Amino acid sequence: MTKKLRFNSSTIHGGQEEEKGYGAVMPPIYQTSTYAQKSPGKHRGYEYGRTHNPTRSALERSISALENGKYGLAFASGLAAMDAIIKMFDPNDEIISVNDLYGGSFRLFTQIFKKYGIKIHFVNMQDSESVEALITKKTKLIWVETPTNPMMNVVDIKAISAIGNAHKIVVAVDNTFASPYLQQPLELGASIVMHSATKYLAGHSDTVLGLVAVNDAALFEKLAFIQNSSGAVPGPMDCFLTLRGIKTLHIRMQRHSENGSVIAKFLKDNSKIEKVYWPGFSDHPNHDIAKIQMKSFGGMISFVPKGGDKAEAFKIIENLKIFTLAESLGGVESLAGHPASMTHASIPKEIREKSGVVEGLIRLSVGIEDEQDLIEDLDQAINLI
Ligand code: P1T
Repeated sequence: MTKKLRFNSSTIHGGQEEEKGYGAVMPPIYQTSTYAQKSPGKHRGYEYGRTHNPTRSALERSISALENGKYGLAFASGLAAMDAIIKMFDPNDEIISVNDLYGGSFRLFTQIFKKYGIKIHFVNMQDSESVEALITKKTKLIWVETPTNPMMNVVDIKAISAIGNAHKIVVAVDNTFASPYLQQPLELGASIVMHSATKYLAGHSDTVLGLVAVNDAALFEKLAFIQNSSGAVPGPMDCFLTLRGIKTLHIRMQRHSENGSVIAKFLKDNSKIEKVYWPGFSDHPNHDIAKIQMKSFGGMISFVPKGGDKAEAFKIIENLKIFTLAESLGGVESLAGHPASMTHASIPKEIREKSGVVEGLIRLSVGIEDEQDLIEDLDQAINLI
């Protein structure tokens, strides 16, 4: 397909090629580890499954189309994608990262890469000047996550990318919470966009996978070298499932955002709820930038019940009937989680609480069920406290 497609067609056709064998409309699952060669080095573009796989190639083209990038790369998980990005750098290099981020990303920085001599500075990125103040000659990467997990802070990707580009520092954006439907970081000047495709992209809570898109050929070469050398690649079945999920990304995200908006407002108006974190509220500290940067505000919401301790939070999440108490997010079904003891347990309590991840905090991933059923479910559980 040569015509540049609009987003809602790109989810279905972006980067896809005609299947030459039998005209299969869906990309086949090439369940093979190796490929026949006529003579050593004489093959049809595929040699070995870690290096390339046609189902994976179809997915890699799809993410580059969705993010308006030139190149895509698939990894075995979101953290494997992040791991490959950080492996581009050397001991004594410095990274500036947003201070409120997924617990597993924090753990990868502090418990794996720190030990290899990479220095990480965590900073509140809502103020872009505080990022600039930390830049030294050794700074090689700025790591942005927006909206942040789970506090729903929004970072100005354009402002941070301008700072990074002025200093020739790579800016990578973890776009998991937004998905390319809500925002496209490469368009805003970032050098790398990364996803836990486990979430909205695959969308059905049945796959663990990571995706990356870039525009720069040299960056792509470096990442592809690490992808093949370190080998954290997804299998063809998971690539197929992610491709299938992506085909409905636009309609799912539209409904996630509609339901998210109704539920965020329901919680805000509820007298038993202390605080609701959702960037769609006009009094959210980053609402103005969210309005410019994002198409709508998504279906991720965090809140604290009045009283605000663990007992109230546990009572609510244990009594939900339609929301499932589980890790992860971005699937068609609604999930509820307790970040302090689940997704963010690997962050020390005093650091975690500074960014707002208190014992009373509940995180919702609002699914695409009927909004009234979701509201009634939350209402009955909240009324128990
Ligand atoms: O789980 P994995 O596919 O490796 O992705 C890691 C990851 C990276 N970035 C963000 C923003 C994430 O939210 C995640 C995974 N998060 C969860 C499992 C969770 O429940 O928050």
